[in-house]
Amino acid sequence: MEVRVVQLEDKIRSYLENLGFEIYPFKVGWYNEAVPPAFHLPYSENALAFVVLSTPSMFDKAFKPFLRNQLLKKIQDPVDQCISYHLSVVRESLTDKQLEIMYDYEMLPNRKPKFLAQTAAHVSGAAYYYQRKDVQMDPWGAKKIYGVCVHPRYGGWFAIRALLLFPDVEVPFLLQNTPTDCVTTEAERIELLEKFNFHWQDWSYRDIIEVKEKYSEEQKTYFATPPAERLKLLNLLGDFQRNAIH
Ligand code: B12
Repeated sequence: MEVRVVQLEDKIRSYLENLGFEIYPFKVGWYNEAVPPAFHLPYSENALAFVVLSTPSMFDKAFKPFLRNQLLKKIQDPVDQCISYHLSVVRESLTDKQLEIMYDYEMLPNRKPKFLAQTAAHVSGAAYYYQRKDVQMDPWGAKKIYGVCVHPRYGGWFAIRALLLFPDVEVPFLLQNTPTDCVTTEAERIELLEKFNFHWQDWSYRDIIEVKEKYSEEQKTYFATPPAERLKLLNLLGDFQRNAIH
């Protein structure tokens, strides 16, 4: 990779990794080859992008300090506010470059997601995306089965938060990393997809492989709470400024 691209990547990573995020570079063309035209990212195929993941430590390293230090807006999800705050810091540190930031929850006017987070995670080598077609003898008949990404270190204990896309930074020679295929047998893949589709609330799909680190009980309680009640819960946890709820 070219020096300036390595520097760009190092700069973004050195800020985000201390906060519990990981970034993985990819070329827009790799993503566009995997999806039909309706989902194409409308940029040059050689344009550089990064997929941004939150790992289990994001909750302690970024989210709790954010709650203590920033004023929360009532209308937007607190974790989303924390992530967009930190990505805006990244943007401000790179004012010489055009940068598109896309969040996992953003939709286009046609109600399709702005980007398919799991496909981006797979093509960047971050986390293998297991889909129904990765199972040979599929037992599900006419049921709709959603696919799921598994991270080699965190299993399912992570989230795909955003894309950072640099329309003017072209990386024709970027080398592609294949994601680690960590759920290799047919039986395990079936178990994974069943758990993700029919039992996702019990968290079990996230433990399909042995993991290095997972969400704490506190973090699980937070994410298991319906979004509308999360602010109240945070008050109970005492993690945020008294004036922040106003
Ligand atoms: C809409 C949505 C939902 C909807 C519909 C799900 C769906 N997959 O369609 C609902 C509400 C059901 C849902 C539920 C959940 N979701 Co959801 N959801 C999304 C969201 C916003 C968009 C997904 C989407 O619309 N996909 C469209 C379909 C058509 O895409 P697709 O099935 O992948 O098909 C494409 C690929 O197959 C690709 N393709 C074709 N061939 C090939 C070949 C290769 C090699 C590759 C890589 C790709 C590829 O082309 C297809 C498009 O034509 C994503 C975030 C995002 N921006 O992507 C999160 C996301 C998928 N959800 C996620 C999660 C965790 C959940 C829940 C567990 C709830 C939760 N948040 O805790 C549940 C679990 C599912 C269930 N049992 O209900 C995570 C998954 C993380 C992971 N490890 O994979 C995501 C990525 C959010 C995140 N921030 O991390 N979700």
